[in-house]
Amino acid sequence: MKKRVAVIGAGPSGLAQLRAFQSAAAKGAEIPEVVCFEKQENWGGLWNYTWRTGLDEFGEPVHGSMYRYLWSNGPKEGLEFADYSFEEHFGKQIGSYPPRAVLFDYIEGRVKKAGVRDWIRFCTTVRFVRYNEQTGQFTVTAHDLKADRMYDEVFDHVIVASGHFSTPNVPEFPGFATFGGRVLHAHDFRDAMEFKGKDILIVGTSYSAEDIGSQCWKYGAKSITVAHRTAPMGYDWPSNWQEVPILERVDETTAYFKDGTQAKVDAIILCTGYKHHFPFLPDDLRLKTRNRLAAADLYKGVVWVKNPKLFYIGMQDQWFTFNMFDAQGWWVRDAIMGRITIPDEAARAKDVVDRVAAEDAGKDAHDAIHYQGDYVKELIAETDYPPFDVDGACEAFFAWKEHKAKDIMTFRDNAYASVMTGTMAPLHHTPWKDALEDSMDSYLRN
Ligand code: FAD
Ligand code: NA7
Repeated sequence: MKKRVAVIGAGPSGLAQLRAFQSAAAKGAEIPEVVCFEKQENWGGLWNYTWRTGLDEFGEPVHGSMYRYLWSNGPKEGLEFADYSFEEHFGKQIGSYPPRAVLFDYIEGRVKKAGVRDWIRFCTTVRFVRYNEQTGQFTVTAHDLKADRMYDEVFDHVIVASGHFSTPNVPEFPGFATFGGRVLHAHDFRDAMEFKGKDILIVGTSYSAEDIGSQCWKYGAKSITVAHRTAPMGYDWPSNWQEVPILERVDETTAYFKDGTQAKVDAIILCTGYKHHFPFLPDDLRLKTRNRLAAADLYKGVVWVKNPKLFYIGMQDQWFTFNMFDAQGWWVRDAIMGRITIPDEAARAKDVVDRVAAEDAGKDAHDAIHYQGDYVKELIAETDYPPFDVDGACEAFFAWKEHKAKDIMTFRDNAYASVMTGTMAPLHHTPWKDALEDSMDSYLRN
């Protein structure tokens, strides 16, 4: 009997896993039967943009957190697939910070070529997973949303690739219930045009705060105030942008901050991060971790320490994304196919302790980027994923950080060389701040 493997989610992580198995099959290996469950109607995960917020047409929580005018927040040279370059996909080299639709097209291109769409059951939510100690197998309870039918299936392995930037972390501040404007989380932000001419308050200082604020600025918000809990972002912001200490309370029209200052605001956008949330997993299988590079309880960042038949992909905080998910997917494939041996529980647990300590020993973002780059190298070295210049990709991240520090509103006007093909990206034809029309057609006109 062939082994059966369940993959939960067909975002970049789940698709990396499918491509990993397909590439082994293409080289003549006998692979397990792979079934991927995806609750959305299409693949691409967060990159499968939806206008919907709240609940979807089936009453399921909307997965999407991406917004209409999102452009890559890091250089594409850091995320390129080693087995499928941007040049292979687009037939030419393209700019370094592609808009969402362009990256979706790229992600889709590789899996279309691999021919793995038939492995995916779309509009199918995984409701629950149980492990049976006697049989050593998992029972997956799935809900076919279109047919409105629930069913159980048995698998030898489960790979959780359901993402962790979808369930919002939503703090409450005094006065929210009686504030006269809109209060929303970044997860529900879609179109910056909604805030044209408005005074907006953003809470949080990480990627969502920086980028949603920048979007609102680009599309004509009147003013942007960003409240920090720990430290301000500290960029040289435009004149209608200010950073203030944490919010203490709001009344109907005004926000009051810890330093005694206040600002009249029309809307409050909570860019306060996301939760690792797995409502379909019981206590003994459920990952509980902070959003960090060395995630809790995962040997090699992917194997559930307490049960090595269960894997998680993409659960780390991310500098590297698509090619790190590939490194993980290839490694997990080889563990499942018996090409890699997983050690006993004590060794698995020690590996996690060591990874946490190594991350904690880093001083700054530079060290963190190297830390994750080294992790990618470590996994790749143990599989047949095409080796690539990971240090070169780290260099692209360092240049990106420098460009951001120089001018936060022009960093996307830079270009870098691909570490896969060596080709330099062209400069985009229009500065990011002026490129209000950001369709794929428009972006590719270079
Ligand atoms: P996801 O993309 O979240 O995909 C998970 C999939 O699992 C989804 O399709 C979901 O429908 C499915 N799923 C979830 N639960 C179930 C269930 N119970 N049953 C069945 N299916 C389920 N990364 C970059 O590299 N560059 C960027 O510019 C960038 N911008 C970002 C902007 C935003 C606003 C956010 C939130 C993230 C951004 N990221 C970016 C990071 C992003 O996490 C990765 O690019 C990538 O999408 C992660 O892939 P994933 O497959 O792990 O998760
Ligand atoms: P992050 O990177 O997890 O950041 C969360 C931010 O929210 C961070 O600045 C936190 O501040 C802040 N936060 C969290 N809780 C609170 C409360 N209670 N009060 C004030 N501030 C708070 O999430 P992002 O959404 O920015 O980024 C996630 C992904 O989306 C990322 O990978 C991008 O690619 C896009 P702290 O510094 O802890 O004080």
